[in-house]
Amino acid sequence: MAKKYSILLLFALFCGLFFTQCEKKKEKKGQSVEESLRTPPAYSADSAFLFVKAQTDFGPRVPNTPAHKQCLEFLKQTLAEYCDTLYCQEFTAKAYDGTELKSCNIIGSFAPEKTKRIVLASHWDSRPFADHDAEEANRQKPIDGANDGASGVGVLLEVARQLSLKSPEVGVDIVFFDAEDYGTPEGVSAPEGEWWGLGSQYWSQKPHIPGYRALYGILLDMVGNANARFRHEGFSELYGRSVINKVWGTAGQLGYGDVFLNATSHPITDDHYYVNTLAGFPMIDIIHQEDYTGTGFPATWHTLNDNIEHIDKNMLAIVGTTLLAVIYDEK
Ligand code: AHN
Ligand code: ZN
Repeated sequence: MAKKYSILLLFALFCGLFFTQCEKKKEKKGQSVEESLRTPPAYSADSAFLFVKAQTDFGPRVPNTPAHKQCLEFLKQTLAEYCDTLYCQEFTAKAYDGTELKSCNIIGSFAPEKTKRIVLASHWDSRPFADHDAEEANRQKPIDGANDGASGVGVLLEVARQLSLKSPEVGVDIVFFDAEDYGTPEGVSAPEGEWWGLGSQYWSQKPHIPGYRALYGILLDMVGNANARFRHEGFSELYGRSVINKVWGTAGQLGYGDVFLNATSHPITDDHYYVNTLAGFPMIDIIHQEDYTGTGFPATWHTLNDNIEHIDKNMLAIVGTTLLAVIYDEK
């Protein structure tokens, strides 16, 4: 009797499973064309990591050096392969010490005919001095900037590759700013002036297309350390609260609520500050800020430890997956 009963039970379970599977299939089949067009493609962590490493392999990408020039060629070639129209914006920036920096902002446009556009950005240059290194002897040396520079660009190159394989409904522009990190070194006095974000200052006043505006922008800065945590940076909340809500909301839905924290953090004069104040459309900053280090930034910040060994491909994928979900959700 018990045996008969358990066979019946097994049969019932099997039927239940069978029918729920059928339901699932129907659901998938029942996805409308519109819905499937708006399903984001799968982001590759390995590909993003290789894009970061390809940059650091050139050595520090400090303006006026051969490594900077070689990396520029690599970024132009790679982005050109994926985007529809590539723009190279060459300019000479003046540094805090009067040095003339031969610089170049790189812009890759996807579906340039579309009027509804999102801009994604990061800086591609690396800092000429490790002025926060623990060793005094290292503080004049240039840094690899694996996290500070290359991580954001690497994440965006993989986004670019995905955009080339499947088009979202909105137009996208990817901007790699130059000369972000040549700001006045710690303990050095310099004339009054805005010495960080020289590339974004230039682009915000003289965009690649006159009068260019995006619906909104997202800047990435230091998104590659395993312990990265992103809070609502002050200027991002001030100028782009709804964009913050969209991005952090999406990250939460994807299960990344332990990385994208719903808390406010202090404002940073980063590239997005100039876009908000000079270009006049909202851009938020996804930036790793820390309170325990004393600098406001991760422990590797502006030290020789900011190298490829401290890049976590899973963190790159968390950020990249969030960006794709935001982009493909736009109508
Ligand atoms: C300031 O410390 C004023 N800005 C830092 C922006 C930055 C440098 N992000 C990365 N490196
Ligand atoms: Zn920096």
